[in-house]
Amino acid sequence: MASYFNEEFETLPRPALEALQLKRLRDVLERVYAAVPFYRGALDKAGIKPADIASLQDLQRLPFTTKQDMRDSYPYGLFAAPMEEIVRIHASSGTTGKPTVVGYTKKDIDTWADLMARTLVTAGAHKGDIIHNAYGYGLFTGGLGVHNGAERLGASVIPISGGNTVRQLMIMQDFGSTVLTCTPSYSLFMAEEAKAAGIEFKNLKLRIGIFGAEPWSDAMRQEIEQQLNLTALDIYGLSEIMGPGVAMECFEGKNGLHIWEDHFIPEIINPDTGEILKEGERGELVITTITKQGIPLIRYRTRDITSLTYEKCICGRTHARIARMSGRSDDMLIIRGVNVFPSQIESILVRIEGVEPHYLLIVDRKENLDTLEVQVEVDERIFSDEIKVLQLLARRIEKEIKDMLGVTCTVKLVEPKTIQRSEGKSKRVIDNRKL
Ligand code: DLL
Repeated sequence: MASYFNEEFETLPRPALEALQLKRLRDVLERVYAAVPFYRGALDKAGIKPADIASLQDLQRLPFTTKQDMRDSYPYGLFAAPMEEIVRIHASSGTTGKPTVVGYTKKDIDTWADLMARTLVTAGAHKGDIIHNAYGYGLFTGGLGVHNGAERLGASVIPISGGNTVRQLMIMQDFGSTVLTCTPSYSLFMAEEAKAAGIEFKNLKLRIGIFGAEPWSDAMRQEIEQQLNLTALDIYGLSEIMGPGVAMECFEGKNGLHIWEDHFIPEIINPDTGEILKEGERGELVITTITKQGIPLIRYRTRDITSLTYEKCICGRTHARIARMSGRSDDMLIIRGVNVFPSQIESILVRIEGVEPHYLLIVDRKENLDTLEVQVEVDERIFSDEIKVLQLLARRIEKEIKDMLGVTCTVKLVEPKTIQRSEGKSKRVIDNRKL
């Protein structure tokens, strides 16, 4: 039997869960209509009043909110609570322009801690665990989000944040950390540094890794589990919606991430047309927050690509599951008309013997033709082999990528440890095209 943090809500039968969602949806709509000019305008334009929402299906009649809407109302324009009630501000950096700013009331921080504690228990953590929290502390929601949840659970949290990896490893060893929380790419960097420092993960007490904040593949999971000797699970979240703890893969099922439907209503849409997709179909995840006070968002377009299932899960939780993210709709590379997500290339690379899970994709346009260069590290042994062996390996990878994804690329095998490592979210793509 799975253990729960809040059994009643985690296992709420579907009809009761949906009744709760409808009640909360109507409530949040009343609040944003009264307090946020942007939403009052958007609803008026659509000819809908909060009281017109009679069923969950009616959600589809409401307009979407986009990241651009958040930017346009920078910094506080979408806040639904007065500044006197905002007790915390976070922001996500974003690659272009101003950051996206989010504000939390005391109640929001409290809900987040509960949901994050629920998330940790879903991953198999419990009181008595020593949680090594290497997500960055600061404006990024990862560090403080996980921290508050760990304290709410009653576990011992080490607020180590990112960086100074050798010291991290020493602390992990000496303090007996049992749960590791960080980005998947940073966990692999830790494994590499551990090797160099002569530390073996099998001698550490780590049992579970809770990895997220960036896309990763199932093949990468296997690599991490093997190198770090733990069970690696996927955690999803975004600052606009709350931070970490929006959805979590359960330890028992390890197949999709439960999205906490008593607080968030998920939908999957076709990113080009906005049309709602059926259960199981892949598209863009749209989330409506139904309990947030500081900055509730209605039908927020996450740009993240996944699918949704309502199938029963063996852990007993009744909340729908989203599939592992295959990337963002705006991360998707279109190379000579072929859509490719970096994670698809990653899955191929990780399976190839002699190749390390550190890579960089460089996209360019030469004489009107898109080019893709895949730089990937090889292990020491292969690197010191003859040039011919290296060439053969590169050609083989090119062929696999072409066969599996239909895209032509050049593979450049690079020396071990030459691709930049990250302590937070990794940068996998450099797109030099001026489109
Ligand atoms: O990354 C919150 C977080 C912290 C999640 C720690 C998990 C753990 P942002 O910085 O706002 O918030 O970035 C959110 O990161 O829209 C996704 O594109 C991506 N992302 C987050 N989790 C995953 C995941 C945090 N498990 C953006 N798989 C999201 C793939 C993820 N992408």
